[in-house]
Amino acid sequence: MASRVAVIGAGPCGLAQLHAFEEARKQGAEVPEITCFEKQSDWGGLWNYTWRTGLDEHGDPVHGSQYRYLWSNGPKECLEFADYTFDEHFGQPIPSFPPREVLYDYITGRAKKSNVRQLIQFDTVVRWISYDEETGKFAVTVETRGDARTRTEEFDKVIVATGHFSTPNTPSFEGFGRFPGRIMHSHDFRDAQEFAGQRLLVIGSSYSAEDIALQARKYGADSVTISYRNEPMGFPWPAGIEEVALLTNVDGNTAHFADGTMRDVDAIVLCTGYQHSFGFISGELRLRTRNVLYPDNLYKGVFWLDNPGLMYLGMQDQYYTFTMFDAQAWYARDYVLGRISLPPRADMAADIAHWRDRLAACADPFDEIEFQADYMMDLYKDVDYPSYDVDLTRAHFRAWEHDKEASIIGYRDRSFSSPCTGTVAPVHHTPWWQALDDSMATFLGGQE
Ligand code: FAD
Ligand code: NA7
Repeated sequence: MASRVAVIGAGPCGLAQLHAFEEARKQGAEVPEITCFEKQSDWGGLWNYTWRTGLDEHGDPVHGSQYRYLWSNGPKECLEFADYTFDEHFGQPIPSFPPREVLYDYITGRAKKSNVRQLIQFDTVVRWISYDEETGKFAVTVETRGDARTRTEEFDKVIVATGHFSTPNTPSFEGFGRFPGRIMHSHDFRDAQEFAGQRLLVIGSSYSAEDIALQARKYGADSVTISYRNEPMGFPWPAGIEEVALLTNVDGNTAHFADGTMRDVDAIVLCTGYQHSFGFISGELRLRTRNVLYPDNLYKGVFWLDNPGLMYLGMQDQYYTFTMFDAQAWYARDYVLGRISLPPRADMAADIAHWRDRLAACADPFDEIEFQADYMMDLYKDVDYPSYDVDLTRAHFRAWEHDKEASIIGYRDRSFSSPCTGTVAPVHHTPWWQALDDSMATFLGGQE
């Protein structure tokens, strides 16, 4: 068994990993020394909201990409921890689509209960990870940010949980250099009220584009034009939001699109996704991938094929989030504890190829939901994660897709039942489209 394990990042994935080890320890297992390095001063990852954009107080890129008034974009029942339910945390049933602060409270609630904070070194950024073939150990160089001191420690295993929605993918379009308004990436979007009264152009056709377009309009943008590259999202947009083809160029304030339409706009938000960015990992260990449901070279979606002592959590595109991270964390833990052994490299490569072939055959989001649920089940079957009704979450996600197609401003008003407790969520007191106050107090309390 490994004697020293590093976990990089204390977001939902890193916290899931620390919790998984703690659970094993409580049940009497001998657990190695676990050290978690977190570059920020607090835990929760993206859910730990920051007003900052650009560089942080130490000159490092700001990690946070979440914004004010962000509400869960999927039913909370599809991400409910099987060993720490919403009922347990809140002591009362709560609606299915909570705002950010509520989910932050939930994630960190489990971490507090299992007392994992003591394992985390905050304000400590990992600058470099390499592997020594001779010793069979990883060297992890960290910098403590208060005093800017660096040191290198040796570990038997390293688990990377640094997320992949923080380094923006930022294409440019002709005329941007002379555009008279603000151009920004969704990574830097913080408060939709900034665009009240403006004509906004949003580029992209995935979750960020969908949500930022709705946010901006909800908080008073005059109009929102969404420009897609491949396919429009095609939701029944409320008045004031429309989708057009890809931007070709801007000329002054005027945006020109591939379908020949043009619009005068005041500001542009690039919702063009993120890069998997691991500049702190030496080249031969570094995951290089687009945002897909099964990145290449990761056995079970976790183990670096060429050196499985290095593990990555949460690097997939995500329908499932917290429960998928738990499945991965339990699996990684059991490998570290020697409870699971990995097959020869060729078998691992064949298994990856099998999943990636299956992914290539997915035709639509419904197939993709089944794919990711099956992937999770494949992990759960080998570990002792408490069982819950995964099939119910598949059905919830299918209903959610249909709800979005029926009403993109109304899907968050629906209720789902818990796959862990059976509790049916109450309907929120204020329809999402009218709910302007996203505080936990208002969400859990009375009317707005
Ligand atoms: P992160 O949350 O990104 O955490 C990674 C942690 O690693 C951070 O704390 C970071 O500071 C730390 N770190 C990074 N680099 C280093 C380093 N070199 N050294 C030390 N520490 C480091 N999911 C949902 O389930 N529902 C939603 O509604 C939802 N909305 C989202 C909205 C937005 C705008 C975005 C960007 C994502 C959203 N997600 C949502 C998905 C989100 O990816 C997951 O919920 C979750 O935060 C991923 O957890 P993680 O631990 O993998 O990464
Ligand atoms: P995604 O889901 O990775 O989507 C990125 C989008 O950006 C996608 O629609 C891409 O278009 C589009 N894109 C990328 N490059 C370009 C260029 N050059 N031109 C036009 N459009 C482009 O990222 P999101 O930020 O939406 O979501 C990430 C997470 O945040 C997610 O988990 C949510 O929960 C919140 P394509 O579809 O390929 O045509």
